[in-house]
Amino acid sequence: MEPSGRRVAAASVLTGAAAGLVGGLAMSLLMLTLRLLLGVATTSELLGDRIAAMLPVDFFLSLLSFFGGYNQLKQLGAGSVLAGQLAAAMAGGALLGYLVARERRARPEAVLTAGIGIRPLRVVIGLTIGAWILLVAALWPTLATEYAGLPSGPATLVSIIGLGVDLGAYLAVTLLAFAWLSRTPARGSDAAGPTRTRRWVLAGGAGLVLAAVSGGLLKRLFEMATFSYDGTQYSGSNLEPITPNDRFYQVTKNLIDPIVNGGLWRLEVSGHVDRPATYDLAAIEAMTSVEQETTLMCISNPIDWGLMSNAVWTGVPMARLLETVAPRAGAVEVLCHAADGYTDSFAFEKAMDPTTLVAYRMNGKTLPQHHGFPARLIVPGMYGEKNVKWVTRIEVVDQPAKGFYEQQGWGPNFEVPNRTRIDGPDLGQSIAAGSAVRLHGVAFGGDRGVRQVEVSTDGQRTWQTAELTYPGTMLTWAFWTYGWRPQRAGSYKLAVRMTDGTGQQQTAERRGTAPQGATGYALATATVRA
Ligand SMILES: Nc1nc2c(c(=O)[nH]1)N[C@H]1C(S)=C(S)[C@@H](COP(=O)(O)O)O[C@H]1N2
Ligand SMILES: [Mo]
Repeated sequence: MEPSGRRVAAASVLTGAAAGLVGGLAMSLLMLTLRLLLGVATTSELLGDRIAAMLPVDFFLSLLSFFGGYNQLKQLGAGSVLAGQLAAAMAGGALLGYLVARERRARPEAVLTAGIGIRPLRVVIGLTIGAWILLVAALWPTLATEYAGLPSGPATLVSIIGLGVDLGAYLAVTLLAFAWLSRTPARGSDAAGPTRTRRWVLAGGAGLVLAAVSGGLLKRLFEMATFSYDGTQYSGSNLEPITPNDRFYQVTKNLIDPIVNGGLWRLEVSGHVDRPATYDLAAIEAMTSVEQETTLMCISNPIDWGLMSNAVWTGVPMARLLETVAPRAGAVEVLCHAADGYTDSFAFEKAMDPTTLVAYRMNGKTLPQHHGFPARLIVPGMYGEKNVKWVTRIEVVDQPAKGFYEQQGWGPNFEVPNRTRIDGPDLGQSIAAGSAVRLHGVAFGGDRGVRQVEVSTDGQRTWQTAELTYPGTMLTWAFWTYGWRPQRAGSYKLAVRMTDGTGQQQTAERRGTAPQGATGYALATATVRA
C-alpha cells in the first residue's frame, strides 16, 4: 500500500499548503489593517529598515541605480517581503499537512482533533512561537518603530505584540482551514466527492476574498505612500528665498510616513543624564520659543539638484531640554530617535549650540505631516539627515553612535560644504549676441553664511562678483544674480563659486554625493548665436 500512502501524504501536504496560503493571506490582511488603523509597523517596513541600515553605501547606491531609484527599490523590497511571507506561510501549511499525514500513518488509532493529531499540533505551535522569537530577535534594532508616534517603550511592545498577533492569526486560520479542507465525510455518505470539491471551491473563494480585501488595503496604503513625493525638489526659475511649505523639498526613508497622534506623542530626553524627562506637545509649546530661518539640504543632493529649501522654524533650543536633564560628564553625542525608527546622531556640543532646535512650526504653520509633525530637529550647518523628523527621543550617549545612514557608511563628516547652483535662465536655449542675460541661482554655506558669489563666463580664467539679491543669514542660503552681455557668438563655459562668512572659498574639487555630499563649482555651457 506504499504508493497509495504516498498519495495520501501528498494530498495532505497540498491541503496544508492551501490552508497555509489562506492563513498567510489572513495574516497579511491583519498586518495591513493594524498598520492603517494604528500605525503598527509591518514586517516589510521592519525588515526593510533592518536590511537597509546594513547595506554599504556604494552597494545601496548601485541598487538604487539598478532598479531606477529609491521609490522603485522601496516597492521591490516591500513586495518581496510580502511575497516571501506568503511563500513561508504556504511552506508552513505544507509542513503541517506532512506532519498530519505521518501521524495518521504512524498512529492510526490516535484520536485526531478535527483531523489534526496532538503531536503535529504541538510541533506547529512550537514552530510558530519559534518564528515569533526569531523575528523579534532579528528585528530587535527596529522594533521601536510605531507610526502613530508612541514612545519607544510602548512602541517596542506594540511591535512585538503585533508580530505575535499576526503569527497567531496565521496559525489559527491555517489550522481551521486545514481541518475543514481535510475533514472526511461521515461513513456511508455518497456525497464525498462533491462535498470535497465544494469545500475547495469555498476555500478558494475565501482566499480570493482575503486577497481582494488585502489588495484594496494595499491600494489604500499605496495612495498614502511616499512614492508620489519622496525626492521632491525645490528648483526651477520661480524660487522664493523662503520656500513655501508645500514646495519644500522632501526626503524620507519610509514607505509610508508616520501620522503621529499629537496627543499620544511624547519627547523623551534620556540616556547618559541624571534626571531624564518626558515632554508632551503642550509642554514644549509652552516653553519660550525662538524663530529661526534655516536652510536644509540633503547629503544626496547633486550640485545642480534641488534637494534644498529654506524655512523659518519655530521651536525650542535643544540645549534648554538638555540642561534640564543634567547630562553626566562624558556625554559625547546625542542619538535622536523617531517614530519611524529612524535614528541620527551628532556631537553633544552641536546639540548644545543655541541654534540647534526642536521645531514644531514651519513658516508660521503647524509642522506638516511630511516634514515631521509634531516636532523635528533643526541642526544648522549639517546635512538634512541630521534634522530628524517625527522625533520621539533624544538620547545622550557617552560613546559615538551611528544613525541610520551613517551605519550604511555615509559620512563621517556631515558638515555642509560651500556650494552654488545656477538656476537660470534656461541655457538649453541659445542666446543672441549682445543681449542682456540675467544669470541667477543660489549659494549655500551651511551655518557659515554667504559672503560673496563669483561668476566666470570664460572657463574660469576671470571671475566677476555677483550681486546678492537675497543675502540670507549665517544659517541660510543666499540668492545671487549676475548681469551678463556676451558680445560674440560661440560656446561659453560658465562657472559659479562662493566664499562663506568665515572667508573660506568653495572647493573646485568635484566630488560625488557619496559618502560626504557633492562638491565642485556650479558649471554650465551657454551657446551664443550671432
Ligand atoms: N524620522 C526621519 N527623519 C528624517 C528622515 C527620515 O527618513 N526619517 N530623512 C532625513 C533626510 S535624509 C533628510 S534630507 C531630511 C529631509 O527633510 P524634509 O523632507 O522635511 O525636507 O529629513 C531627515 N530626517
Ligand atoms: Mo537626506
